[in-house]
Amino acid sequence: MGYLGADYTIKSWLLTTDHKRIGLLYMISITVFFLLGGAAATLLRLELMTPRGDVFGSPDDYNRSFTIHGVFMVFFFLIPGVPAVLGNFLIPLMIGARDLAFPRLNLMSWYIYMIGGLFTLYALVAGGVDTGWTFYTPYSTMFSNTQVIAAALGIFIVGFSSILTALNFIVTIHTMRAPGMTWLRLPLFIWAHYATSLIIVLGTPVLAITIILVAVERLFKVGIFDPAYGGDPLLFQHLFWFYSHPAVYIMILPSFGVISEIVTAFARKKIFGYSFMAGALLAIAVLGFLVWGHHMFVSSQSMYAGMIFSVLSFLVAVPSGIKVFNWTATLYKGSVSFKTPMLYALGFIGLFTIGGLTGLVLSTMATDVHVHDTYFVVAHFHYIMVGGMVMAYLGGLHFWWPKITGRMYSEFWGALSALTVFIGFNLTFFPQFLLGYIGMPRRYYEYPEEYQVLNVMSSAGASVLAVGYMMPLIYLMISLKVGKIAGPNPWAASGLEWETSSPPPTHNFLDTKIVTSGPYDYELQEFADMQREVQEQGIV
Ligand code: HEM
Ligand SMILES: [Cu+2]
Repeated sequence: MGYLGADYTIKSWLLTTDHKRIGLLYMISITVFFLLGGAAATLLRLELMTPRGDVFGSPDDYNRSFTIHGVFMVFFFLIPGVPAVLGNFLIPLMIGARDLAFPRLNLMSWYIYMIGGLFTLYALVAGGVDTGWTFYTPYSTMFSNTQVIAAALGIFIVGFSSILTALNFIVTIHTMRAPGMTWLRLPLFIWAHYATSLIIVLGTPVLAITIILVAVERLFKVGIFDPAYGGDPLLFQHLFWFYSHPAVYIMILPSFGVISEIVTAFARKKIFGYSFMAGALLAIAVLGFLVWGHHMFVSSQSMYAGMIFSVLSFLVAVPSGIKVFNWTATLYKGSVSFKTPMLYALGFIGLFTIGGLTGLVLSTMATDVHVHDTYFVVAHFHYIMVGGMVMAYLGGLHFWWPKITGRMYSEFWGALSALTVFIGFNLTFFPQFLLGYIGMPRRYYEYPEEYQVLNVMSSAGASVLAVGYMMPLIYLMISLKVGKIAGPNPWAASGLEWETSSPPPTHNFLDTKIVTSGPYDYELQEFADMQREVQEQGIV
């Protein structure tokens, strides 16, 4: 019997230690935060349709809205997204384990996430926060009279959920692999989560300490960041970005894992350059810690420091480039099928590339001075985070949906949603590159008239994007009732997760898996046979 049918009571869900059920608890929670963050974004785009401030009562309300948008999206959706949902569900399955190493700790992590979320929601209803998700001092510690402490406490708490989940993943990957599952036979999805977990464990405590310092300065007026009290405001930016630059890799590395799985499965080819792909993930994890100063080129940081941060930032482009080249090389001469997960993955590769290349524009000091704090930056990070992480999350959700639920979704609606999201996304965010380039600063709620055309395009795109995101919400739910029965392996894909029933039984496998070869052996005859079989059964 599958894990879904093991027990139907609410209590059995709220007290579950099954990593698959916990993954689903996270799926529901991050979706709620995504919708709340999306509602705030809708208000922002409505305001920006006209040069005058007309939707929000005051600029302060606009500030509150982009702050809550950023806080919900970054800390409650992007960072936990792929690892807490797909990682939780798949890591034990992929390495042939019965669960994570610490199942109860896993459940506790979800509760910690929810408590952090409640504090942040409280900050929202008790008047909001207006500092931006970056909480720059001394504004956040001395001047803002909004709910800084409640929001910061929520973020502090949710950080522990990340840390505990990451520790759980690291220990699981080290100690619970099936016999024969050597390090170089691990699926890249596992490598990606391993690299991400290292960043989380090393970086998140720095954020926690920074938040404590902000609280101490705000509550007790101790001079840490405020020069008026003998503090140093740049210290805050250093501490903040020391975590928050690595955090962008926390958001994107798990997605790299998802894309690697999808690309091989739908190109029916071994991944090109497996060891380089795994090595690139680790290299990004390490280099990601050395580049935080590229957020501070215009902060009065020394020019020589800036030059070093600039060069180091270029270095990160090398492993990132390796990933894109190797996905492309995997597609080359593959027998590619354009199912929904693959459409999302292709979208990811293109959009991530644009996001990455514009990152180089920003890490070049001379050009950054021109576009810093403009819409160019907003466009850049949305290409990485929405074009990257959200596309990969949706691609992965479709790819493993049959495994998670035992049902197939409608391929027609799937493809249509992928297309709508891709078009809506580009219409929303490409004009913002142009807006930034011609000088529109971010975080302003009024603007000169010459910026209006591009802003209207962006807002129009946002409504297309919203439709694209709502579609999966509907047809995936419908598939639970009417979807075709998927069977264990509807994509004829390689990997241990496909060797058990869908949905998997509570302890994942009925027998002990023994691994005798590396991942992605798609050139073997058995995979061709498997594919013919699922096609004959008409499942996909
Ligand atoms: C889908 C996932 C999304 C994520 C993860 C995300 C993330 C972010 C982040 C981190 C910020 C920075 C907040 C700040 O400036 O302090 C931001 C700003 C913003 N985002 Fe998004 N965003 C998403 C979707 C959207 C959508 C769909 C829209 C448009 C409808 C949008 C419009 C904006 C706007 C207008 C800003 C504020 C720019 C400014 O005034 O500085 N975002 N977003
Ligand atoms: Cu950065």
